[in-house]
Amino acid sequence: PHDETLLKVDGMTCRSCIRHVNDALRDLDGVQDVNVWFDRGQVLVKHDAATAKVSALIDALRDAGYDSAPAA
Ligand code: 9UX
Repeated sequence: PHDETLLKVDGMTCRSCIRHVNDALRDLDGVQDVNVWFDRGQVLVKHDAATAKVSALIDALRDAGYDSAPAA
């Protein structure tokens, strides 16, 4: 399955964060694509939610130093 999850990411305060957030997510099993929207403080992840659960995305971002939550 191809799921899309939009996360609100706190603390992306400089443009290098774009790469850090990308790096944190893109190599996880089950993640197919990562798009960081810096100006909106959001990241759109295409993933197989059975393999890469939303909670695993959030955990990976926390490990990289960013708090995140599903965007409304
Ligand atoms: Mo810039 Mo982002 O120094 O964690 S890379 S704030």
